[in-house]
Amino acid sequence: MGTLTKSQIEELAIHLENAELEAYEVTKITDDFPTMTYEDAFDIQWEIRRRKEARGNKIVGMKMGLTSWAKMAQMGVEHPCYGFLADYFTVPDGGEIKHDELIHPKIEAELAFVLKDELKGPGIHIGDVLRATDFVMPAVEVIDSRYKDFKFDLKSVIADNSSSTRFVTGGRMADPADLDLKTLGVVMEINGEVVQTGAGAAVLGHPAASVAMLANMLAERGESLKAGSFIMIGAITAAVQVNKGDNFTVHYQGLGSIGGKFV
Ligand code: OOG
Ligand code: MG
Repeated sequence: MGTLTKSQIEELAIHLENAELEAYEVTKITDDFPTMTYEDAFDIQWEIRRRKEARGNKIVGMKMGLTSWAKMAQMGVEHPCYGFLADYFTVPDGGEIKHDELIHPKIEAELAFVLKDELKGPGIHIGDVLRATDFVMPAVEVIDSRYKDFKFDLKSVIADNSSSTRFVTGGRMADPADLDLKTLGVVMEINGEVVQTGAGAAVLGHPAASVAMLANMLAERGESLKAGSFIMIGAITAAVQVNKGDNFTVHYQGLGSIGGKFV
């Protein structure tokens, strides 16, 4: 059940999308709408998505967020969330990310699953995900909460498309049957210095559990993950703030590395 009217949902979608497009901070929306519900929060996110599609942007994937204890502890939020990825979020491996287009970006070491079959919840489990996965590949997400000082609660962050803004993918693709996704190690470096390390199991015990949770959350709105979907599982380690001029590289055990530069 929602408590906001259709026009309040639209106004809040415009408010948060403008903050994203023009890179300025706003106060968290639950300060002004304390009685808003999770359904309202997702309605706002889906309205932002609808607005982008109406302007001709393509939705190229989905992401889960707050799926590791490192991230939940860092943000003080104890339940995962999801968001969508638009075409202009894509950055090529080794490419440049314009820091001025963002507010206070952070980077995250993730993995992406690409599906060969549809996943339609409820009731999707890890086994369904592994069977429906075409391949897994490295991904780095750049997040940029539109909220002041990167502080929010779960409803506010869901409405803000779960802080999504840019992502890089690359390295080597692999059949999940050939990987031990729980022990798969990641090493994040900024300017050549190791800043985070982790393993796949940090994400809900198994990276495929994140994709299963996404399918089940989408089912609450009658949506599914279609064959061909690209899904990022959420940060394996805590997110790390980046400044203009920073270079980053993330190494993935057996899957190569991906990197980029903030200019
Ligand atoms: C919310 C998005 C978190 C992840 O991978 O955990 C996220 C945030 O921390 O701003 O993308
Ligand atoms: Mg993320």
